[in-house]
Amino acid sequence: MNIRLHKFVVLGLLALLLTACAARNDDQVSSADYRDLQARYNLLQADYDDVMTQFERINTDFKRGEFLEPVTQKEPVLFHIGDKTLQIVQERGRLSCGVNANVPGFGFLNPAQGGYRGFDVDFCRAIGAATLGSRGATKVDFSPQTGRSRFVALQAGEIDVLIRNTTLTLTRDTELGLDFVTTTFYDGQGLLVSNNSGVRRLDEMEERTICVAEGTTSEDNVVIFYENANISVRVVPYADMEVLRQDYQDGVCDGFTADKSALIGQQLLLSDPAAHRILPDDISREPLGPVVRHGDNNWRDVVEWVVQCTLNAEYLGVSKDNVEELLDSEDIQIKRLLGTESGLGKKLGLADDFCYQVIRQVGNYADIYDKNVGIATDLNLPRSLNALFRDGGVLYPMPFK
Ligand SMILES: N[C@@H](CCC(=O)N[C@@H](CS)C(=O)NCC(=O)O)C(=O)O
Repeated sequence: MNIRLHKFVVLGLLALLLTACAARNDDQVSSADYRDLQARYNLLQADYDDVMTQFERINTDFKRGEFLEPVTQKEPVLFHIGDKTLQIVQERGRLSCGVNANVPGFGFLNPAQGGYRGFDVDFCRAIGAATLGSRGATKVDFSPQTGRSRFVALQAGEIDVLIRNTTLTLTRDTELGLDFVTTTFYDGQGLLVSNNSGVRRLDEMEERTICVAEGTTSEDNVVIFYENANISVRVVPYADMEVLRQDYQDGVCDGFTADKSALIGQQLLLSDPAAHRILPDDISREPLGPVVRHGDNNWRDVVEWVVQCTLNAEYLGVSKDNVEELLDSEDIQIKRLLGTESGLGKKLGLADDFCYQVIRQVGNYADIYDKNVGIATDLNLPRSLNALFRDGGVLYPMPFK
């Protein structure tokens, strides 16, 4: 027998043996096991069918370009991710944060200035610093999200946290399988008009066109506001912020409505910002803050206490500038804040100095506010509602103990 023939015979025998073994294994599955497997298969198949139905619905809407209705999904989205985001972030060594790329002061991408900047962006960096240690603020991957894409990106686990001028509403909190953390910026919806439109009040928009970003609370609010006021307006939603801004500038839209904080940035991007004004009244309340997946309670706590860290730091007078000196402080509240006393960090699964890292690398709430949107910036936003309660605002730091 030559070598090649020999090989075939050996392979043939091996195949026979394997078939026999497989048959014997099959025979060994008891009918109870088989029924169990069949039941598990059916459950998985049902889950799969559910996901496919949701996917097909979203896909059909997407192809039709129909995004006007509804901002949120009708049925609750369920998650099986569990309490793992912190572990995933720490093992990966990087945080993935969903942000805005088009709103100056809050989330804005300017490659010439070295990437993403803004108030929301700094809260992403703060979470990076708290979870990833001494250079954590630099270990953040920013994922630009539109009004439409943001919730799906978070649901799908593409991002670990969403910090993109996102308003907390009851419907979003319950229907999307997401959780909203403490509000970082109390806002309201406004209307931008040109000075020469003659419009000075919200109710002077009869028969005019108002443009708005799709997939936002602003879209819904403006329709309801004018319906309630019995004023007929044409509301036009846009998927692309730059196209919206250009159309507003070209006079296609008589008004541009959005959160006031975002609107100021959009005004600054116009060719002649001074030729436009934001009307003084508010269309709605817009509490903006970080969002995480529902069901990951530990991660929710982490994000919550990072925000609380920045608020407590401002309250106690601990800032980016003096945090190193205050490491020696004998004040028990400062010791708890900076982790030089007790194990508060450990309770969250973090290092005890997590808040020190946030303040050292990013800053306290006032540092973050002043640098990005405060009165020394182009946005020039006074603290007003976003001042600490003792200064007349509504920010109330929760006890860090
Ligand atoms: N806070 C509102 C509005 C958020 C929003 O998307 N605002 C627009 C208004 S300027 C925006 O950020 N657009 C930027 C973009 O879509 O790139 C919400 O959560 O729905």
